[in-house]
Amino acid sequence: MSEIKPKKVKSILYVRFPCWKIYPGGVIYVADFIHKQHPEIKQEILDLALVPKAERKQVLKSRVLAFAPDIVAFSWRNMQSFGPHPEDDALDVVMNFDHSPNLWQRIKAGISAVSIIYEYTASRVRNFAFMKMVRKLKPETKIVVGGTAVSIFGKYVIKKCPVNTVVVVGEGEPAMLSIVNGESTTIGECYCKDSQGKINYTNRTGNFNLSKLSAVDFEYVESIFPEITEYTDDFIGVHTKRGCPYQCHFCLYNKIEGHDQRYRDPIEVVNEIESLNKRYGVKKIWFTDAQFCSTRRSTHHVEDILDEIIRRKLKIQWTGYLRLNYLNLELARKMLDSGLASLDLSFTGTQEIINTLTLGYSLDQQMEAFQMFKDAGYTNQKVKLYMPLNAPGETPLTLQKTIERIKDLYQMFGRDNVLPFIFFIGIQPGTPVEKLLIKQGYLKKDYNPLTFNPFIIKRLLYNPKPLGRVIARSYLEAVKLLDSDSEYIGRATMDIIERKLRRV
Ligand code: B12
Ligand code: SF4
Repeated sequence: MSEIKPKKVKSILYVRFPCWKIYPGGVIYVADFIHKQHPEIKQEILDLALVPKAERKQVLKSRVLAFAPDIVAFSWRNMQSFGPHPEDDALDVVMNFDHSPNLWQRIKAGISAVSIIYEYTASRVRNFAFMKMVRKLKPETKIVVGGTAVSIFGKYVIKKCPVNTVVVVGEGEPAMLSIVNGESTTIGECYCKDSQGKINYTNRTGNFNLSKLSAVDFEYVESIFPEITEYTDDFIGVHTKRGCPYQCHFCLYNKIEGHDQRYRDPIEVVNEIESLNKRYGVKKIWFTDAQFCSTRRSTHHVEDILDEIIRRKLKIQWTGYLRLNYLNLELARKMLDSGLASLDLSFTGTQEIINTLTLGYSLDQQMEAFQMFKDAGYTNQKVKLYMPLNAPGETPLTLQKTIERIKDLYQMFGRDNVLPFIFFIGIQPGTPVEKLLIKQGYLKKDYNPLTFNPFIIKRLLYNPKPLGRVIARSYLEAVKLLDSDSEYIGRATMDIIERKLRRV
């Protein structure tokens, strides 16, 4: 961080890059934390997701000129967002383009693909243009970029950033504090481009002590970001811990957040929820941890949070990514009593695939855990299954077994409550599955994970033939059959796959 001059920082403008409308929790945590350390610094948040596309450039320009911040801190959430699922149009396009038996459908899909790829390309180009505009308007201002997109692609992003920019990989609080304090090193991982364009990399030397992350002061946040109320009708993200010690083959959450699990104080977590609830009437909470409930230790932490929600009689609904390894009947009961809205979890119905993907749990135990919810007083919460369909190692037999287990879940919870998501593995840089597929020759060793080449982009959504075609054609058939809202596309698709596999 040689370029950071110890000039006193008096003002920071946070700019959230446009993305699908979703509560900007990350940048709010960073701004709140900096305020608590340096209340004298003036801060503002500009959320470009809330500004109409045609006005974004002008709005950013006016804010930068009016506020003249010492730091412009960009938050970038999604960059490579190819993980289409049944609630996303892109899934139809990919399936039709590659696998439709009807030539016209394939041509139509090709035309739609052009506009999706165009939007994908243009949104990235626009973000770099926003940074360059700020650099031009204010040559002396420091630019900082953080957020999950750059946590994954930091080393590619920094190359395209203007001079005098710091790209922060992973959690933002400690890195931002070092930048504000003008320190020459940070405990966070950063790429810094100096005024000559030379890039320096500083490794992560430690993790932020999360017990220092007290409940967000929403009165302050609202004063610098009055638009927060645009989000309060929907799910609001609350972080309870960071880090994941597992290494599922396709996942890089443990790279974004680190392997060590670190926890916030449960009381502070619930204070945050309570103030969201009291101040804005927020009723829906998404625990945005890599995994809300995962290790044995984290289970105790979860229990403390749920106990506190129940004790304060908060009328909220919550969800988050769950593993059910250490679930017991009492915890299942507490989850339901505290307002569990839905069960969101990875699901594959054979131990072989669980092992191949190193998911680190037993299928039998997972099925027993489902039963515990049933026994603990489950009513009508949705069970959302994120299925890594057709992952390496999948065969017709493993797929059939998965369908059998899904049918067990229909029996347990009622068919209407179980939502199998037609989901495929997205190949992400640095993951074991990426290494495997490079070794197998599926991807070239020097492929660019941020390529705009549609054919490589498609390969990054892993759904190879021959099973890929069976799944895709089943999905397309299901789309055609569904003429009412009474059936869910994922369930209909799984039924058709079953029928087709029986014939093989
Ligand atoms: C929870 C989650 C969801 C939930 C969100 C629920 C909710 N209401 O909030 C749901 C399921 C809805 C979801 C959906 C999607 N998600 Co998601 N999601 C996550 C997850 C697990 C956590 C994100 C989060 O909120 N973290 C908590 C907050 C506090 O942290 P944060 O935002 O990262 O901010 C921290 C740092 O990034 C940094 N930071 C942030 N901004 C700034 C700014 C500055 C200046 C600095 C210094 C630091 C900084 O500091 C913050 C605090 O430490 C991440 C993976 C992960 N482990 O991070 C994926 C992730 C963000 N999702 C991703 C994607 C792709 C999607 C979808 C597009 C999937 C799809 N195909 O539909 C959608 C898009 C949703 C949208 N509207 O944009 C990708 C994005 C990156 C990429 N690949 O491009 C991720 C990284 C997963 C992945 N591996 O691919 N997601
Ligand atoms: S999929 Fe979940 S449990 Fe597995 S490494 Fe990722 S965050 Fe951890």
